[in-house]
Amino acid sequence: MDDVLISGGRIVTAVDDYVADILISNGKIETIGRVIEAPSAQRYDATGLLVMPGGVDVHTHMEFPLGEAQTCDTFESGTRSAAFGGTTTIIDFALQKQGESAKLTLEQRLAVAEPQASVDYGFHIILTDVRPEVLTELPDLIDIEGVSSFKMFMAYPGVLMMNDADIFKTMRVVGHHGGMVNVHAENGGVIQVLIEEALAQGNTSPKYHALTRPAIMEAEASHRAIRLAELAEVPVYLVHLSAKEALESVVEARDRGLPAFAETCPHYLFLNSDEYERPGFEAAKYVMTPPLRDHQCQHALWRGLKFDDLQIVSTDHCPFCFNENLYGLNRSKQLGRDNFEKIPNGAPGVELRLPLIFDGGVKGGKISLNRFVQLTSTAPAKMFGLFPRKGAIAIGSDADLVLFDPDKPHTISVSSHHSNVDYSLYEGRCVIGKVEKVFLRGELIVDGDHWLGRKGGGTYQKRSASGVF
Ligand code: DUC
Ligand code: ZN
Ligand code: ZN
Repeated sequence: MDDVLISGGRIVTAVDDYVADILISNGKIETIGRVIEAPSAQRYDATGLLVMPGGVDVHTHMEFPLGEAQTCDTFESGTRSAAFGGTTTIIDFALQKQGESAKLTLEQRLAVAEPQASVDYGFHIILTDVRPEVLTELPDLIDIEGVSSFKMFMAYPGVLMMNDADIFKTMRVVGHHGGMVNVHAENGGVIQVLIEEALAQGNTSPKYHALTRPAIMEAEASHRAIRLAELAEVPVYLVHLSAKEALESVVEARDRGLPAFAETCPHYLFLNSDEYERPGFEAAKYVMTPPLRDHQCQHALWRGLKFDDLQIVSTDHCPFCFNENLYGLNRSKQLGRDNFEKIPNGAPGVELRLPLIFDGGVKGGKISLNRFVQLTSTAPAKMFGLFPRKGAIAIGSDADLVLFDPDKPHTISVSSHHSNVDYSLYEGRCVIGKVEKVFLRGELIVDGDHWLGRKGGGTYQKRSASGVF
């Protein structure tokens, strides 16, 4: 592979902001200097552009089974979409079936991803069945297979939910072996009561998804997850935090010095529960879990991002088409047209994280440019054991780089995105800031609107223990 020189760009990391050249050799950053002479290198002029470490999205669901449904992006389409949005590494999920070994869960998922992914990828394993034989597999998964984080659900009774005893037992093993637990924190039992009451009263439309998942049941479970993790002595990471009441639990725990962390997602920052008032079945597009909250929550989340009460912005990219005609009923929201409980829970967004957070956060004056890089690249890489290979612009790091035009306007639309999904949560929204070029380990994979990446060009990333505390 030829050397690559990226010249004259404004290099922005989580801590620095300066103009310099970057020389890439064999996919790694070789040199950074004010002016680098490298006549034989392939040269790209980045004058006027920001040069940032590739985005790291630690929460995606490509071709992922959720109940009867399956997400509509394959690893091929979903990682291409990620790349166009400036994300060069994803951490997706491998879902353990009941009775299955966790090692087999990982092997099967790797076999699906490997021939297709065009950005680098790792996995969290979602545990649903923690028989003693499964718990004994976890140390090797952490130490040898590079899976240092395990997700557990406090929601979806009878499908994914684990009871507190099993969660606690698992937390103890993971903590003892230097891993991290990710928790979906909602009180599934109480929510199920509310769902059944709503349906019994004939309330079947999408807005009842939100009405039956109240913020205080996210808060209750968040508090419980943190307390269980405290006793088990394991770092805990709350996924897709949406409610200010849940954030209060994280703040309280962190003030006590606990290794408690949380992410939020763009949809909780930019959209609110008014979307559930859309006519007909349109509101189903916004059925994700947890649901969209109110303005006060949005304000609290932005504040949390600024002051490090929240450490990461991930997408929870979990796309289902609105219409069934493209990829079939089980990849579409139409599964739940007569019953909100059957609407697949999830929304797309892997391509929009950087443009949205740059526009709303940096241009909107809510976070600094360095904090933007921290939240979207460096902190996720550190939190999940990928740093400094990923999330950094430093000598020896992978040359995963995004060249970003901070002044270019861009209108978000389903007609220009690269995901298989047939709608956008943000249709018609104009944002300032556009991904211009993306390099994955020194290879140019996105050039403006042109796709130069390769199906199968992404590589599996074994992760080490979290480097955050
Ligand atoms: N939780 C997720 O993390 N993703 C999709 C659905 C869910 O409940
Ligand atoms: Zn979840
Ligand atoms: Zn998710």
